[in-house]
Amino acid sequence: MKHIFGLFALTILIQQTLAQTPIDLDATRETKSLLLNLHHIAKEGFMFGHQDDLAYGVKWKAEKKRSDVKETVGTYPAVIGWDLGSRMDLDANLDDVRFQNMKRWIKQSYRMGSITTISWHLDNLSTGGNSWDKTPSVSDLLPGGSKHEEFKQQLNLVAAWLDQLRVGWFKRIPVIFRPWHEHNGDWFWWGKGNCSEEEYIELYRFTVDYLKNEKDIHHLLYAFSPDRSRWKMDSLAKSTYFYGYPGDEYVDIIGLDNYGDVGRIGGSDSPELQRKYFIESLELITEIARERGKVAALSETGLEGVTNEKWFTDVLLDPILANDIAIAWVLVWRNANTTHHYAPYPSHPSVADFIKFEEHEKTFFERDMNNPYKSGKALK
Ligand code: BMA
Repeated sequence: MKHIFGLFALTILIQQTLAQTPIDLDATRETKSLLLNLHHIAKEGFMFGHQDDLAYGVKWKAEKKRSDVKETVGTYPAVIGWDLGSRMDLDANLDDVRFQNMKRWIKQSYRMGSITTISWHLDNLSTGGNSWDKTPSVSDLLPGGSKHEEFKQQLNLVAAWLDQLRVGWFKRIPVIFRPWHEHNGDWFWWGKGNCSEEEYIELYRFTVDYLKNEKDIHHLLYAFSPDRSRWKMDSLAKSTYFYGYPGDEYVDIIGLDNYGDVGRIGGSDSPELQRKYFIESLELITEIARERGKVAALSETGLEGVTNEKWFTDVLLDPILANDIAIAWVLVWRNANTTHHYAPYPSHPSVADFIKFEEHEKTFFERDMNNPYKSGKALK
């Protein structure tokens, strides 16, 4: 009997170790190390991430070495998010970040030990509208569809651009790619109601297979990131997470976008209930990631305008620390202007609290990172 348990434990251990390798079996050494490090980081605390951090902030744009986060707490974020929408054949993305500059900033991030994650607000290729144009399009993009070649053209451009993310001649910079996010909501053309679940899964799988197998891109980890606002927080929440899940062989990161439980005004839930659901949603992705040997992450969150001065410690940090939650990072959205921003900037009322947040030993910023691309060396 004892032997059977021993064997059982050993099998689980082997399974877990195997599972900690990227879904891309040909992933570069640095990409493999990054995934192992993400597992490690999630046990130690979590990294702070910010969308478009190096590109612009409140009242500035494309100025060397600037960052609202750095100018507030003295260090850059450990994770920096970017977006490849609306189309890769343009010079700049949907928020006017030039792709050429983005490449430079990603190289800068790599050198300073920060991590890059990329989402993709691709236009609706069927209509020429943007991501929020709900006209059904996914079936057009899939093999046999009228826009399939055009879609492949966009993927070719994405692949070529990703391939240029190098240091030196050969070394590609690992990237956490997060395509087709918030698909369980109905606001994007790839969202629920605008395509079937099967079509969504096929879209996700096609994207991964094409980049990996046809374009030979091997420096990506793939993140899946449904939106919390469309879950029912009851016993069904877990199965709801898997709506559109392309399978363990297609996903490295069990992500979650959650803006609704972190103090948004106008929602129907009280602050207490939001806190409860926030905790439960993060416990849920922690559990799912553990069961599958994956890494969990709060792939998008934030309170627009940071209208609660204590948001970073009270709403974000405390619930994460006080519960059984293991996430590798949290990423807040972009700092566009004085009303649409999710990180503080100098003179903002939440600065003192953000400094406390940064100083906490469980939160990691660029200053806490050593080399996340080298196994066992992620943190200082
Ligand atoms: C939304 C807003 C938009 C932006 C889009 C993509 O949440 O910030 O202004 O264009 O994300 O970044």
